[in-house]
Amino acid sequence: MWGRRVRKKEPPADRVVGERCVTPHQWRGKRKSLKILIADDSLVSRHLLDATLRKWGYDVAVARDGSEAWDILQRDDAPPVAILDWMMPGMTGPEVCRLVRQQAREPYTYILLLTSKSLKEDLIEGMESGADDYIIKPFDQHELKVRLRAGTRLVDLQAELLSAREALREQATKDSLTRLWNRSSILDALQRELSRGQRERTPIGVILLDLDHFKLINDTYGHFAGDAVLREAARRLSMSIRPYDSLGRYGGEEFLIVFPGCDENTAVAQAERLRVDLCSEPMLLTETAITLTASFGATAALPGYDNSSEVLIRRADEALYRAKRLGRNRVEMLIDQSGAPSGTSLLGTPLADAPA
Ligand code: GH3
Ligand code: MG
Ligand code: MG
Repeated sequence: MWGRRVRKKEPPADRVVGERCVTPHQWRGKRKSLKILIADDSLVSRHLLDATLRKWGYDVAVARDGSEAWDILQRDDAPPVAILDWMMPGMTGPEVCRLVRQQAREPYTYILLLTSKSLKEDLIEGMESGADDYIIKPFDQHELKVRLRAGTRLVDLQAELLSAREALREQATKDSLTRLWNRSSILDALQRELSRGQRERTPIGVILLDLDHFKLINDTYGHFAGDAVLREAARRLSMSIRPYDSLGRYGGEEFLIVFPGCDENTAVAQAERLRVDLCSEPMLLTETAITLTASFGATAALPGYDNSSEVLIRRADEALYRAKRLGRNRVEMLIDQSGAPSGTSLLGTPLADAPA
């Protein structure tokens, strides 16, 4: 729907918020060749395993002792499957295993112990260290193949669970139209920042903004055009805030932004910048270009005042209401009146009131 002039680059899906989403490792979604770590101090055994696994189409990472294996397993791109020799210098296979399980990282690492020990007690000890399976040296190729297949099935299943969980989390916390935080998530973010501000005695800036005459856009260009305008407004806002600020869709065409570390004056300055960023370039619809404006209510939680989220939002809402009353496309600020400066009218540079 947007012309090329406005859409300079795609909005970064999760940059709009102060917190990053965790996604499963990329290979999970489109596995070409699964990576397996081999850790063995015997050169011959390493080469044999390496050649066998590559022949079966796996990608291979190699460690010559337990410490090296542990290093590799802690990397961001750690192989999801590890074949660890039992006896190795530095750390034994079961010791590495124990550390991996203690760390309990996601995604899961499937561990197969490779051992020449065949006593039942040894094997029980190995499994108790957190190994998923074991194979006795010298290994039988067919046996290794089927055991690895069982391992990769489990790894795949876990990856599916992780991405399903991620999708659910996304659904529960994000607004589906704009991809910003939804109402309850942005309120959570506000609550979190207020608690932190209280602990660290730092201010928190809060802005509530509402698009001006948005109903007119729907009535003139239709609901789909209205949706596109909302998405573009969200994109522009998200491009204008810092990574640690939080931005959410508070209601229909209302947005709430939380600015950690900002007092009322900084919040006003931020709001003024956002106001300009939002309306400085027209938004291009297929048939026309419209200039969108918004009204802003700013406030701040200052150390030593009643800074509940309800109070702050009510104050930001009052300031926003005043911005609307005074002509729209402007910033108004209100702070706690108990001993502090009372409601102050600020900035506000009325441009064209209604969208063109
Ligand atoms: P004001 O300047 O006083 O804020 O006027 P306004 O027209 O923006 O405010 P009003 O509350 O009268 O109308 C808001 C409109 O926003 C009405 C509603 O249909 C529309 N709206 C809310 N959510 C969505 C949405 O998700 N998509 C679209 N297209 N429109 C929406
Ligand atoms: Mg409005
Ligand atoms: Mg509204």
